[in-house]
Amino acid sequence: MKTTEANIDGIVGSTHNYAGLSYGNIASEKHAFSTSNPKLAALQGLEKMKFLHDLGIPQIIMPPQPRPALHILKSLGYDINNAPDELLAKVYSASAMWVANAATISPSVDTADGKVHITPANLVSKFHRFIEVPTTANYLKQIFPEFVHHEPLPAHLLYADEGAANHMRICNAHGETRTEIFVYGEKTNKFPARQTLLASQAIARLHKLNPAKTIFLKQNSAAIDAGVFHNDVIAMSNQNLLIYHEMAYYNELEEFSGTIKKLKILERELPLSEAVSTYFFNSQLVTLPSGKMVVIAPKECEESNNARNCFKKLVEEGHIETVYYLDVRESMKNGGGPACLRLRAPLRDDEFATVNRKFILNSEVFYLLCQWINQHYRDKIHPSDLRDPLLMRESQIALSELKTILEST
Ligand code: SUG
Repeated sequence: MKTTEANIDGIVGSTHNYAGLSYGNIASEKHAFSTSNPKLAALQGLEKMKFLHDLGIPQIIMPPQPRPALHILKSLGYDINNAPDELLAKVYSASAMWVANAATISPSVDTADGKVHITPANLVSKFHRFIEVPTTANYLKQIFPEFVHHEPLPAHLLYADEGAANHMRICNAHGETRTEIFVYGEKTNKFPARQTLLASQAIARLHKLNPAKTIFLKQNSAAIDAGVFHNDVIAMSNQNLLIYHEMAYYNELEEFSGTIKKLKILERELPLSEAVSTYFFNSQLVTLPSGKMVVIAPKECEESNNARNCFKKLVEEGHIETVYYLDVRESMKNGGGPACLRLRAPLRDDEFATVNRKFILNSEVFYLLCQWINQHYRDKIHPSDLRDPLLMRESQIALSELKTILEST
């Protein structure tokens, strides 16, 4: 039976700010302590969802998380008034918006028991991301009540797992799998690696994937040091097409199965540093209902001659139909491009029918969410505003209003 790919997108939370929390993520470090615009960030994310929805790709909403995470402060003997600045930034972070790190999802066609398997990522590498995990797991259970939900892997760096951002699935046009690729790294002299081989192997085992069709690829440490903290910053894939940078991996991809159409972008076409600054590879490569493949790229790529030329070549050679450039700059400034904001769920029609309807985007929900953002979100937050007692209240009211909206649709 045919599988369709649904996208789960994270709604940007009302406390979106730039706190420089992600060492190894160049954009996050570069924009640390600048002023964010949560209203714009959330609208940009929602416009992207609507754009894909209008292209015919089903969109599922992952709500923001309660922030500040007061239970974390409490568990450490603090409250909102006496927590140190560094901790306050973490419990206020809206980082759960990057749902490519929420979980790894294996479609039923790939698993030995014919069920959809989901493992929430444990996100142990960064504390502000680690605190997302229980709520994410809970949201995923609500969105997908019928699927197999595993526990996150043990919360230790040995099993550091950052979910689908380090996972690619190569399949044919009917969604049948040829190869699952898990990408892992090892700590370099400069930056940490955020996905371990042990974690990827555990996910493959838990999800009952066919070992003969599962590949574990090691990230090139030169790429990690250039700011490639997740595989989706250096490679993109869809169906049997895999587009990657020549510096992405240690292994030569040529040794793998002939069914993968591998397109290597060379350093001289797009230098690694520009791949990172434009987030070329963090584009969404998607198949439309017509069967045509298109790319949703960040606006930053349109402004780079090299990135634009690489896309132009992909179109001219007939690999993709067209490229749409969208503005998600608020998220980009924290190192999250279009692909970071979505988690893919390839589902059969009968499986999609089991998704909790209240999380599915349609034009009416889109309109209500735009109104909700305009009413409840600030257009400026500086990290020093996290001390403002009103911000906590606003964020709590916004989330409770969102629940009412989603329940009523
Ligand atoms: O984990 N940034 C996120 C960006 C995640 C991008 N996801 C993918 N590539 N799939 C991270 O580094 C920055 C938060 C701050 O600095 O305020 C942050 O968490």
